Amino acid sequence: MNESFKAYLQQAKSRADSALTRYVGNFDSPYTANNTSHYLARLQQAIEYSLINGGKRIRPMLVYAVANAINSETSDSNADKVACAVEMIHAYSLIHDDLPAMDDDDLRRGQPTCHNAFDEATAILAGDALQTRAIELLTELEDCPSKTQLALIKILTAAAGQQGMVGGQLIDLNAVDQTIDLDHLETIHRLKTGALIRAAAAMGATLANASPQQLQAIDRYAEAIGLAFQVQDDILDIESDTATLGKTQGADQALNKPTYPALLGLEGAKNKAQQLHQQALNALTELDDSADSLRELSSYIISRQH
Ligand code: GRG
Repeated sequence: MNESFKAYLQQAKSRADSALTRYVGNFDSPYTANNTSHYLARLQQAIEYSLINGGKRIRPMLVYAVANAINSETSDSNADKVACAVEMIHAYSLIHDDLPAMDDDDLRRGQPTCHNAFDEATAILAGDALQTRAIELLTELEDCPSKTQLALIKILTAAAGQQGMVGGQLIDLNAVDQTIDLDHLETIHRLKTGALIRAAAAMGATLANASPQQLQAIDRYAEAIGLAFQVQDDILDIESDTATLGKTQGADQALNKPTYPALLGLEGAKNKAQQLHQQALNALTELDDSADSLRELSSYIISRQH
């Protein structure tokens, strides 16, 4: 990774971290009786524990980089809100994914998972609250036509819901201990991980008033990096270690989950990641050098170590 992209990544992560702290919401409510506010304070703690705790912030970065590639004049504060909305959905999905009824994981971002640090009910509710806060945030954009706001809400909810991430999670849970083919595996990942990554890119482009052609190019790019992200995740599950990953290494194998290396072999999976990176670059040929951070991001996704 070149030094200037390293600095760019760091800057985008700090920007997303401070926006998340600003927009996380709080537990003050006109309906709260004084003797109940400590319950809500605990929920708030669980939300902050899971949201503001060192994620890589790839999805916010994608919102920023796409918005900037399309129109460098895009409002920073609206881009921050869009980026936070996507990251809140991502944080909720990780909390719920780690629950005993799902992957039953103990470690996330190097810390006990939310249900271990708090309790299962609090973790479920923290995920629920993050999900609704994400949508609320999209109603708070400034100087943004309501048509655009509605389009953003539609993109995010469609990607996160039944026809996207939730559907993918369900198919994934049912794939444990099953022999599945590559098409089946790609369906899982297109929905479970890819849909939200595509939504992040489409939302950045929509906020920046992209033309239909630009939207299409960005979508083809995001589709490729979304799958590449998952291929690399599967490779890391084999090649990395728990300390570097911040989550349990070998968890996929332990759960007997189908993965790219299991279907293609480790070398085959690495070739697949390279092909997807090339597809992502090809999708951007019509965009000038203001899309260079997107090109670098694609390369980072297939070389990341955690
Ligand atoms: C519970 C509805 C519901 C959905 C869960 C996203 C997801 C669906 C499950 C996560 C399972 C998982 C670990 C998938 C691998 C790809 C992935 C999303 C990894 C985590 O994303 P990163 O690497 O995480 O961007 P950080 O911690 O950097 O934010």
